[in-house]
Amino acid sequence: HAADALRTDLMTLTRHVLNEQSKHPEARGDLTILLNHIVLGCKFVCSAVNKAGLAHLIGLAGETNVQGEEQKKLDVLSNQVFVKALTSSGRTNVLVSEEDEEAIFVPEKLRGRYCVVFDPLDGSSNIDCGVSIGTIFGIYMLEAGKAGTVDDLLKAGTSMVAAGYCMYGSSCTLVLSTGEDVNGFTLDPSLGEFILTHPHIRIPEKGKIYSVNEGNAKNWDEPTTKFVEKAKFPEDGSSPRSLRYIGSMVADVHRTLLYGGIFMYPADKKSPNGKLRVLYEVFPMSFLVEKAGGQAFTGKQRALELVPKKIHERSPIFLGSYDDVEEVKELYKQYGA
Ligand code: P6P
Repeated sequence: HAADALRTDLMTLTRHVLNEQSKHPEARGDLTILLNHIVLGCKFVCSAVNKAGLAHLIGLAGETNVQGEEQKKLDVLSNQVFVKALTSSGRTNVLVSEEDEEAIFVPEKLRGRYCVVFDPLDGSSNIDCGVSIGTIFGIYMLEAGKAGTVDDLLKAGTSMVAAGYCMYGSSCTLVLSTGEDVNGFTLDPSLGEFILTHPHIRIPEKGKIYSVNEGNAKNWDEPTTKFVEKAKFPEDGSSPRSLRYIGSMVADVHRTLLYGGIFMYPADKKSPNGKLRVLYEVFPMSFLVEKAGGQAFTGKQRALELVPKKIHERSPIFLGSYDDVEEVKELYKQYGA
């Protein structure tokens, strides 16, 4: 019966979001509609990313295709798809994309109550070698009566109402939290539906994996250097931790959420604010990790309490298993600047 129930009682992402909505009688269903448009964007990008390799084979990408049209780069195409999907939902107001220098203001007649920050195709430099890449998004609700300006997005990550990512890899996996727990869905291409495959994701309290670009070690600050040294040469006789670094944030964070451990993009002498962007990389991933029982720390404060001053601001980030991040916080207390 269980197997049969699973086959016949499919919990799709749409059903899951509607169930969540039903917990809030006052909800008007706007977030549900907005999320459905984001999911549509993810399905489109998933299909385009899977074809990208073929496009190279038949010489389409980056050159003119058989119709003589210039083949768009995938990150540009993905960005256009998400801007159109979010705008046409009629539920958004101000958008910030990694691909656009300026914020995007939705035309008056299509304006809604939500502001969305997103990286349409994070890690796209990895696509040519088949490494997983992804879309990352965060959702703020506009305060009542606000017109919708950039200032409505320069808020602490604690005021986000939802966040998620979609990873385009061996399968297409969407991980989402609308403020309570974190759930993972896998696209069944035969149905064109995201099916609940990772209900109620909880990150292990302590991990055995650290994830950082060791190529930057020359420029690290002392707390980071000390943490990595302890990971490799534990003083208490325990076994060293494993290093796993894919170089695609969505893939590194997804592994950290499921297996535990710590993902780090620290500040260093060359980039005092690290590399990752606050609004559409640090905040959404920190939101998810906290909702899954982990921590996210900038080296100075809880990542979600940061208030960005610019829409493309960067921040250092240490996120993952609660105890692992706690170790970093202790080292910053002991050796921090
Ligand atoms: P580095 C990809 O370019 C990205 O923005 C993130 O997805 C990833 O975590 C990071 O940069 C990798 O940066 O400097 O280690 O190559």
